[in-house]
Amino acid sequence: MSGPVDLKADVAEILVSEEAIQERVRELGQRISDDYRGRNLTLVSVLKGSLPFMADLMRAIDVPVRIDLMEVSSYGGTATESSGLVRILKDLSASIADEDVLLVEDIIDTGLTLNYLIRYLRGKNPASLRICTLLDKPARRLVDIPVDYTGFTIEDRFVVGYGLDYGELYRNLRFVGVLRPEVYSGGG
Ligand code: PRP
Ligand code: 7HP
Repeated sequence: MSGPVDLKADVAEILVSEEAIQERVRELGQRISDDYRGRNLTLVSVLKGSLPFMADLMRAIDVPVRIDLMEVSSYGGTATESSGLVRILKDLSASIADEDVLLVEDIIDTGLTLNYLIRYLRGKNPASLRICTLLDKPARRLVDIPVDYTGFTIEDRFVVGYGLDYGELYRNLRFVGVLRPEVYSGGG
């Protein structure tokens, strides 16, 4: 029988603390500001996981930015595995032609989602397209992805928090943590 979800109690280990995330986001924001000064930067974030990262990162950037949001879902996979079959649930709301686009993701795992998105966005003729991810899990990569800005490189563990979910929950945790195995096996 399953009881109510206790978000923090379900986390076995904090992998990246709230303080470490905030410090790294500040550093990334500074680097991005330096790299894009005088350009036309559009941040494109991929819902829903990158929502907290996008919100913090855009405020750590001190050059003018436009923002846009896409939402995609991968189908045919499981709660912990993406399939590479990507469906666009929400498209860009404005043209990115001739814009310098920075795609903001929460995590790159197999790389299949970004592989699809990069091809899709390149087809819209941006002036440039770079990738920024909070977390990178290179051990699981199935396709090569050129990552320009990385927050943290992590081991092959399923993580939740700061936007990342399991079964749509845990996104509102302020840190990134590893779930207890019992949560996956349904033992509560
Ligand atoms: C997660 C994450 C990435 C993708 C990474 O999204 O936000 O977009 O998986 O996995 P991949 O590199 O193996 O393709 P998810 O489909 O879980 O949607 P969400 O952002 O709404 O949680
Ligand atoms: C997707 C995803 N979502 C949450 N936690 C992880 O470790 C993940 N990898 N890919």
